[in-house]
Amino acid sequence: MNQAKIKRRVGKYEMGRTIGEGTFAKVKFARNSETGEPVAIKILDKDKVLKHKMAEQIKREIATMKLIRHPHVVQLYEVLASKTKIFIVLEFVTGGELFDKIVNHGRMHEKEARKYFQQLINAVDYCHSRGVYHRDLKPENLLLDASGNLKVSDFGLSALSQQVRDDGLLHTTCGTPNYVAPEVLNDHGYDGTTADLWSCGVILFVLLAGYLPFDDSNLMNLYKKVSILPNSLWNQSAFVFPITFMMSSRSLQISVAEFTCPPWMSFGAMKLITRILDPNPMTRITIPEILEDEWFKKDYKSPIFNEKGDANLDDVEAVFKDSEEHHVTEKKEEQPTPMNAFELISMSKGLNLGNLFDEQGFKRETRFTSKCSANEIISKIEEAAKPLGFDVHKKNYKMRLENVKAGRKGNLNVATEVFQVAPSLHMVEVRKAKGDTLEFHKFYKNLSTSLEDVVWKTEEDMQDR
Ligand code: 3AM
Repeated sequence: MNQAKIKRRVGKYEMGRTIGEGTFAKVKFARNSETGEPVAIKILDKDKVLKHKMAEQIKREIATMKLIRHPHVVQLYEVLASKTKIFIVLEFVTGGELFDKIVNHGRMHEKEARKYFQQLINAVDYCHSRGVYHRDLKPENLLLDASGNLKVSDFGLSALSQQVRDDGLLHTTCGTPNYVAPEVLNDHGYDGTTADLWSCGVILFVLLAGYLPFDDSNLMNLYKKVSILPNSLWNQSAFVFPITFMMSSRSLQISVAEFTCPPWMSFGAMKLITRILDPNPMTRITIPEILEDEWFKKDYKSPIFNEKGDANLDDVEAVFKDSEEHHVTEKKEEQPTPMNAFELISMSKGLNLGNLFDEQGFKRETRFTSKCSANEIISKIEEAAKPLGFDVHKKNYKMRLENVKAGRKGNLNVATEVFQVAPSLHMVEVRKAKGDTLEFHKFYKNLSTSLEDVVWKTEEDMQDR
């Protein structure tokens, strides 16, 4: 059982909790020990990146991202490498994800949705103009800063999951099908500019409608809804794509890209979305045309730039050359637990669900105290998690609970750990390791109900009930 805390350091960064796990990277919270500044660090497996055919492109895009200072793009501070890993140090964004707003409060008013869409288009346009494409724009990549402004993350990094084939075009087999352009799903190669724009159209639709334009639990049906014609047809300039508008019923059927706009959507918004969700990338609206669109232009505010000309790209060079002399040191420091028992108890009182909320929204971790033995706590958690559809993996005093069913952001994974505070007092940490924060919140509520007898309640808690 942990009585001392192991602190991990990567160069000047003190590593903290895991924020999330994506398909190709783990994201951890960290602090720059020289400046105290919080950062998010993406950790990649070096082998996978360097062996990848895309290494040159990734290097070029990371180098470009380092030079980009855009108010609506998550800033990339630096890139570090150890013997086995690559660390991408990013601006830490505190306001949570844009789509959590939809999940919590439903669709947005047109004015608010337009503001986010304008910020998104600005960010996308800016990166495209510098030759960097996103290729995987989706809700998880749309973060909010402390002032509620949009920050797009992962620009220039998604090439990690793609390949360029002999035709010089990008090919991908993964991605989030709901947001992916038909030409990407078709896998006949695609252009990053028009593919990103399609995803922006889906995002705008969701903000205004509160649901996805192409949503089918059956993947085959989803592919059909946005299915496209053979690639050869795109290249025939004489080919006119058959578009059928059925405005009277407010239902738009764009030949093979079928979606229905809700009755509350304004005509201007509907017209713009229809032009973006054109399944033919060659006739799809372009960013310069969007910037001229009447609906888009309303209340438009130009972003305020702060582009620094800091051209030091030595770190990117070193990582991709894999030169050992530049390897950052990874250190594990054992430290005594910085809190005493009373502090721990006061921060983890009973089953107070207020624990789950912080100033910015939902917390990804919570704690409670218990007077039961560690083994008893563990078996009670196991008993509670299994009927909720979780596989339970145990190792010493740690557990990993994996939801068998996929949720909004893949399978929810919950990590728990039991710490001994005093011989007869334990603290239990329950943390979301992977998946959707709101699903974690729901799970924790259910878990707490089953653990009522395990949790230690102070007299004050009993009086509150
Ligand atoms: O696992 P969830 O969806 O809660 O929001 C991102 C996602 O959280 C978060 O890390 C998880 C995996 O991508 N994330 C990514 N970049 C971030 C950043 N720069 C970030 N959170 C804060 N700042």
